[in-house]
Amino acid sequence: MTENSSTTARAQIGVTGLAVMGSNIARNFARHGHTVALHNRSVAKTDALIAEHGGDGDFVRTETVEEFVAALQKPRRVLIMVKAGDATDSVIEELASAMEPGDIIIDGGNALYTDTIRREAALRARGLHFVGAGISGGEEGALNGPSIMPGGPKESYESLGPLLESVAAQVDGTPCCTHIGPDGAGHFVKMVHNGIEYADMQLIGEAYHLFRDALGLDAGQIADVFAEWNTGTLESYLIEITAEVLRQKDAATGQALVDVIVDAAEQKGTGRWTVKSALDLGVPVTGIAEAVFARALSGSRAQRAAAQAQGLAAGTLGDKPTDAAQFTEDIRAALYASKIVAYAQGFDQIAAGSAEYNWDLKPADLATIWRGGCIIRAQFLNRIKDAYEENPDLPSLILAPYFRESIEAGIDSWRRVVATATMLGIPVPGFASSLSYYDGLRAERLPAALTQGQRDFFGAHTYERTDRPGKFHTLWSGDRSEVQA
Ligand code: NBP
Repeated sequence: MTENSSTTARAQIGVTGLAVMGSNIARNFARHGHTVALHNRSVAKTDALIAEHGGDGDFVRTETVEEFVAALQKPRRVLIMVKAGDATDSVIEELASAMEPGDIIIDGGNALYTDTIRREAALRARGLHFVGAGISGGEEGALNGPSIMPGGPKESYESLGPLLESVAAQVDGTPCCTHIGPDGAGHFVKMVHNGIEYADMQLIGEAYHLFRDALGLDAGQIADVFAEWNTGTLESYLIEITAEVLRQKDAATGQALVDVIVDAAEQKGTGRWTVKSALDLGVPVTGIAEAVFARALSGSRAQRAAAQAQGLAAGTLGDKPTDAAQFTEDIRAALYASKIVAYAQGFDQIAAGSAEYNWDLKPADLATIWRGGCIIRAQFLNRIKDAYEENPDLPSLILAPYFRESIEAGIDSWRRVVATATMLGIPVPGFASSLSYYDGLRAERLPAALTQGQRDFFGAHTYERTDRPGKFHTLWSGDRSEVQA
């Protein structure tokens, strides 16, 4: 049923921005029995949604922001699903001018969390609630149940929570939606989620590369391996769709589609934001950073063409593995171990962000709501949930018994994969940097002692000693005796 907005204020939620994500989430609300007010800058999208999917539920068609706001029950709840950035600011301004204290504006776009912090403070000063909500799951998730990460004031969650939870994905009867924390917490967590997604995809890509170039398998054979893996500990949405993508044939050429797609990956920015934020917080998210850089390298088409034209030397290459079954198992173990490292680093970043902004983030809650709906949904998230429920103060996910044992069981495989890839000249930045991170974590003595010596030499930056407390400086340009700083 669809009515024009001239009727009374009866919608429980309004959605403005009816492109792919907004229209699908509006339909999701309607399918769950909520009356949804619809608005889009250009009315054509509103009409198209009603024409194609008006039967999904109870929609209120509106053209102007004033009509839109007037169609909503109080406290009014409006979900913004427009292109993140300046558009979000202008839509917020229009809405805020038409809304009243106590009303709730939700930004479901991929906003930068620092923008969300700024917007929340500005709207709070005007008596409005602002909820930055990370929404993951792409268009399919938006329609059938996404993972939702709402931040903002706790009290707005009381009125908003049940509505959002009703449309979120459900796993074992638990909605993939919970209040994350104040102001920018939801968008911060969504950003790190996307960073982890980058890392996960990069690792899968490296596994595929090894199957193709070290074992000489074709796309269909590799699809079979991923499909098989999807029945074990690696079971996840990303592994599942990897098999599907690899199995897809190109209608025009009859080749595997993956073999006719240009090998230059694009990005929209959340991976880059994650790495920038990690640099500011001082958290080594090497898995995510390598994934972002690998996409950048793949996209450096002119440089790559120039390097290939010059035929850069590969050096002496090693032999390809002869035991395909063993090497397949090695790749599986390397992928799993590297994945654990990438998630451990992502959760470290979440802990650091939580401390920096006083968000009191609960890692077990995040693992819980990422089990369904979102792109990184996986059986693996249950293990993370269990690990943090057992010990909320885990120094690193790697040290939780299950993850530690999983890595230790596959450590030799992991090393073999990195060594073999190196000897075959196959780039594995994700596998290799994750292994280096792991080795760095367990190392008794890192070369940072030398770094400190150098820093003290050129900049009198001082150092600590292993044998007594305090800060020290060596008089490098004097008699080289040591003084207490
Ligand atoms: P887009 O990001 O492509 O944005 C298109 C929408 O923004 C249209 O409704 C458009 O209105 C509106 N818009 C623009 Br552009 N500028 C505007 C302005 N100045 N004032 C008002 N409206 C404006 O849509 P999307 O792909 O559906 O994504 C929506 C949000 O969800 C984004 O923030 C995105 O990052 C996030 N997100 C997307 C995905 C995904 O898988 N696509 C997943 C998770 C989150 P018009 O019709 O009048 O041009």
